Amino acid sequence: MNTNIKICEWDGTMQGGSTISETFLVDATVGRNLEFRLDTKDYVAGDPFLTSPSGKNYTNVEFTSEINLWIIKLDTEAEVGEWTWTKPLSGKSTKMKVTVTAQARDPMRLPIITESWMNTGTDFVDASQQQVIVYARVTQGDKPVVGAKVRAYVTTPSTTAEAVELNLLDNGQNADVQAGDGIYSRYFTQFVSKGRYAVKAQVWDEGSSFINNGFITSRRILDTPLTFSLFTGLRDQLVANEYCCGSVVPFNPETAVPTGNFTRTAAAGSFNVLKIPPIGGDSFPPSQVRDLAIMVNDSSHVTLTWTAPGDDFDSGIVKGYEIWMSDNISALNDNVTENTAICILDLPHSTNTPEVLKEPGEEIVLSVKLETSLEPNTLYFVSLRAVDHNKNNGPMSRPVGFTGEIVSGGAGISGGLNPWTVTLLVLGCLRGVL
Ligand SMILES: [Ca+2]
Ligand SMILES: [Ca+2]
Repeated sequence: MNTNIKICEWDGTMQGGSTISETFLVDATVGRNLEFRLDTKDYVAGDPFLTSPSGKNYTNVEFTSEINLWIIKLDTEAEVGEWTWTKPLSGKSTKMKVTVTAQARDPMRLPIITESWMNTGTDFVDASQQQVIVYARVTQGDKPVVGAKVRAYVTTPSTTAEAVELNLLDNGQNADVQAGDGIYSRYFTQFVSKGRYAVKAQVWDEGSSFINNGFITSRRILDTPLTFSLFTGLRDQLVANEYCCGSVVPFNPETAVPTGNFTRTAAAGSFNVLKIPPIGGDSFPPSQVRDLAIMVNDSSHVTLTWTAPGDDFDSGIVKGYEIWMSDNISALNDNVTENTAICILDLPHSTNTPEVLKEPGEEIVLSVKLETSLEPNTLYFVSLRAVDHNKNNGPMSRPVGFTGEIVSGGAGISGGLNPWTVTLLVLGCLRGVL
């Protein structure tokens, strides 16, 4: 409980002859032993001071002249709210770095913490061969904080370029393995040269962050009668599949608690890139779509939904999609052809279909008219892949099974869904096991 939690990190180059004021947030979970540190490359006259949310100034500065380091330590618990730090700048311009840390306010209440890392560790990276993923975990104890804003800043070897900003997502798509687990993820693809890349993450709340206190697996799927003899053999597979319908940590709104305003920052360290993909080329294909779902509107109309990947894994808008259907699941692999499957939306047509060309992470809803009507008592499969502007194909999604037959009597997932939909929801959930 005496761990120092970094609640603010700021750096920039300041002009002399002015005063700088910036704010930072102290939330209800932290506040003991708050410490403010300000480093400068060159000495800039004038001591910094802190102003609390209620207006009290803290001016008790320790200054170490050999290394141009100012420290302000609070000997009382820090007020909750927005604080200001102020520093007069007389003299020349200089680089400055500010960090603010504090410890848990209540030793019995776990604070929100953040850590950040890369899948590469801090090793050497051949970026022409190896994918680089940036992660940040936001938790209170072992409970995930969901809905937070998480942004990674990747400083490239270029000394003049701004840091590359990546919004990390906890949506279970693309680089993110599981939705709602409090681990936010994103591919990094913007390599500019060989050299060292440094990564840090900032986390904050925009009114939508919750601590998820509940981990009860949804049993909705198991309560659903599987009325088709054709599918009853799949029940055991459904049971074995702990999280239905993709890898999602269930969110329980009854026990979830809003975090309130907070900020955190965490350094992920750096990695050294030995080789980069060709500049100006496009070596990165789109990511695999992991959440394809299908609903049948009638025997010749279906509606597909999925989350958009990006042109380069999860960045940029793809050129389009190929959507394939077959009654033979094994036909829907990366070598799919029209000999064994039906292309229900091809690339040229999808590029003229604006509803499928969305930013990575956005949901796509596409209604398709089938050339041939669905046959009753037949199990079909559908799969899709994204194609980028350099004709790189993403991997085919796992096939989703569905049938055109009406379920008699309904199945009770939701009273608002028609029987066609019920059948397809059940089968659509099989994507993780097929
Ligand atoms: Ca996640
Ligand atoms: Ca690409």
